[in-house]
Amino acid sequence: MALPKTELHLHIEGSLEPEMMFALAQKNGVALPYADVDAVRAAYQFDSLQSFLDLYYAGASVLITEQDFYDLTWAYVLRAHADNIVHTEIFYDPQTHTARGIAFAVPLAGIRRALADAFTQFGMTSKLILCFLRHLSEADGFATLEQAMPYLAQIDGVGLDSSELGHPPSKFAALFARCAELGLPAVAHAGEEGPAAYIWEALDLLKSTRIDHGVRCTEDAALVARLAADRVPLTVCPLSNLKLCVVDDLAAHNLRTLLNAGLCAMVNSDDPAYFGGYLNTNLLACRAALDLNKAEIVQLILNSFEASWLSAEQKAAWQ
Ligand code: ES4
Ligand code: ZN
Repeated sequence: MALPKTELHLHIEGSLEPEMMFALAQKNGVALPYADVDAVRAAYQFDSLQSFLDLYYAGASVLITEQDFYDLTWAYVLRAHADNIVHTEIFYDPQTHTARGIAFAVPLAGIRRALADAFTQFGMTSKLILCFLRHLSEADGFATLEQAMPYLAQIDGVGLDSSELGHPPSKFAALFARCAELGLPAVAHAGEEGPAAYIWEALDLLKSTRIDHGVRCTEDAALVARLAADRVPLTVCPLSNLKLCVVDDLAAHNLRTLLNAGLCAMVNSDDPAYFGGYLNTNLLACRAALDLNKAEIVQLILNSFEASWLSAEQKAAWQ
């Protein structure tokens, strides 16, 4: 897994390792409902997306200062560099922080400073995607966009994450239309726990340029044909799917089916601190469970570059 690669589906708050969670809790005087790091790891047993999100939002409460967000992001950069990720497009959830009284500018500045250092030290390029929380209202999303307005030069696109079922993309059609007017490209989580219909909505109503997860697309042949025809990328997260019981067994994952259907699918780590591994661990687990051959691994990595927001020149430089 030494090949240069990109990562396109990574929630920076989901890279918060228990050790850092504890250290920041202590420094910031935030109470955690766990005795120690081992107790946190032992709690990472999920039966659904929601059971994970409850812990993920609780964990994020230890992040207070700009330096905390820097340290979080820098720790991810080091792990990404170790996996030979040369370009990463990361999500962050500003509403998780502004809802706790953290100023909008604080997470953005810390994350951006670490990404700038990643470029200086390793030549690692990056994009930053502001994700709206779909369990909150569209009005809350519009208020967040308003807060983002002075900083749009630092935001490369918008996404949609959090609790999927009951919160279809259509709920955010007006918000994403406004983002498009502002020149912000969109992505959206769809077809993780939600049905194929949510993927259609993400494409047609949100103008999503990629689908995050999207694994339930195989329930709708017409949708697979659309995704293949338009080369709409699917940012698949296999260990996430396993941990959140989207699949019972990695050997039953439809990753190869997606590739064989001609889809631009690739592997990502999603929330690596919670799901048992960073990008190379995901690729190795898939190779073992699905018996992927070298050509299939290379295809996944080529797809990660194709699906990225790197310029044509940057992509060509990595071929
Ligand atoms: C997430 Cl795995 C997943 N799905 C939806 N929203 C998320 N936020 C962080 N991880
Ligand atoms: Zn995700």
